[in-house]
Amino acid sequence: GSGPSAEETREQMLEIYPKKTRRKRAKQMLVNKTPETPEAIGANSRTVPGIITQRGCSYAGCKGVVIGPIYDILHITHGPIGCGWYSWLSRRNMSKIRHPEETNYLQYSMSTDMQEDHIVFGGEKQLKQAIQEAYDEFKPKAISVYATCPVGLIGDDIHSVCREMKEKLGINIFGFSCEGYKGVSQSAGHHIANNGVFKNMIGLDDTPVEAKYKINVLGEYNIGGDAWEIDRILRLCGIHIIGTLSGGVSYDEICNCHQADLNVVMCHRSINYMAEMMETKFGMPWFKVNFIGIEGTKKSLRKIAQYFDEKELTDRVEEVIAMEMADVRPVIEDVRQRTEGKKAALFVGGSRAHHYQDLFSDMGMTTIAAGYEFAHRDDYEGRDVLPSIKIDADSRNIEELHIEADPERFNLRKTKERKVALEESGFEFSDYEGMMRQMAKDTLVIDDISAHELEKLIELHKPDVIGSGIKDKYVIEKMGIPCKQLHSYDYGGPYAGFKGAINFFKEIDRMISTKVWKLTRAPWKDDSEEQSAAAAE
Ligand code: CFM
Ligand code: HCA
Repeated sequence: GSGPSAEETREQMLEIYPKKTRRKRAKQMLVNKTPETPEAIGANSRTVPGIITQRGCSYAGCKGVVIGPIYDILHITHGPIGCGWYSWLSRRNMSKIRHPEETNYLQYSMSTDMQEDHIVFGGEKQLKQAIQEAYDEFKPKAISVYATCPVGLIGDDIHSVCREMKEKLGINIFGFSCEGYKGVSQSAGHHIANNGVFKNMIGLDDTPVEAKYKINVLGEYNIGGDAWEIDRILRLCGIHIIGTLSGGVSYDEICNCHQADLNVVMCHRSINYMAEMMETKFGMPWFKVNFIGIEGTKKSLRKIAQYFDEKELTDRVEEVIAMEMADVRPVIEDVRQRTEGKKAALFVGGSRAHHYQDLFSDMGMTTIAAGYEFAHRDDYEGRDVLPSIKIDADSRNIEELHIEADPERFNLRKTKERKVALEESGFEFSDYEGMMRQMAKDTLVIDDISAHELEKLIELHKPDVIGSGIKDKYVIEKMGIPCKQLHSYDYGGPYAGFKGAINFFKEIDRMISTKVWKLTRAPWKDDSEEQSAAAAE
């Protein structure tokens, strides 16, 4: 309720910047005008040097996010040791082997440990040796190589090394030119990863899968066990997941996932390219789902059932929902007594700043400000803006693969005809709405928020909880506001699906109900204010 308006807040955030920076940031900071069509946001543009951003790099988006979680590929970082070190097990993408003959390499971090003499004389020999050594030691099914900044600058040809070693060793070996400096954020790395996974894995294994309802879940990385909760629910419904890209998934599952009848997409930002390429080549339709939040989970399950259009499945889905809700309802009723009307602000990645608004609204909380780190305009404004934003910061750097329909496999599944029929009956495939349409009027939407803007927001509005990442967590908490890491979930999770929602409700209730925040001394408070507050307790 109180505090300056969104418009005033925005002005105060912009005030300190030099003119040019202010003009640029102004395009990335909007006051939401719902229900009007969202204003164009200056997303996916370069961060002004000197501004402290939350963003990461292309290598993080490629190796760290999309491919790194495939547990039985041996991942080798070609670059200085820091790149491998800092991306080692920090994302909490969980995995476990499910067949005794499998191996899980994710506890390892492998790197060529590039040194100055490799920069001077080239690092290809070193890479070749590293691949040989890794092969001799582990005999993996596949090896994946990731180039970091210096490799691109000196011009090592990792792809010819990979081809040569693939020939020599007889296993699948492929490389990613995901040098950190490419693009403006992690996002370029997602695109590079999607292209590589599509070229080097998808469709390699044509073994048919015996199941009635076969889907892939794209853009779900099993952070804190989310993919396992989604799998649990879908299993109860009788729906079989062939591949989850790329959470808790094996190389073979990815090679075989073109056998599915449908792709559902959790994180659109990181994997929309894959969904589109699979539709073009195999005729496999896709739509957006969201298993974060009770309403989202129900809606997603019902939509999958509607796609298959079998009474047995639609009935089963309703049974599962009713069964799970019996556990969820009392928890919501309990926590709402303390969380109702509380305010949240979310600044995370490229989808969670949107998805998690649903979980907060399940608890009666409102999101007063939100923004992505690196999402594109469609993730803010919805799918209908896509055609107008084909030329963006990433697509100048990354090739669009030219994919053609594979007539043999395309016709096998008849999925295209099914899509047309469903669309005629009113089923919506492309109803991706984006963040802004869902947010209330006069909320703030801030893309690639800076440290300064975040501090201003806290100073002026004191949200009851902020969802963010490791770089700002402790800054926020020192200002007396609880911060839930919505990347790693701190040490918690899962938060997806029904059981996940219960975990989340309890966690947020605990965080905002504890009295400990009253004991922190926020920098804007002077001693007398502090003391009188303590005395009033
Ligand atoms: Fe997608 Fe992700 Fe996210 Fe993402 Fe990420 Fe992540 Fe994220 Mo961290 S793929 S965009 S690049 S949902 S790693 S699991 S938490 S920033 S909001
Ligand atoms: C990444 C990974 C990250 C970082 C999280 C954070 C993750 O972008 O490189 O900043 O707290 O989810 O682990 O997004």
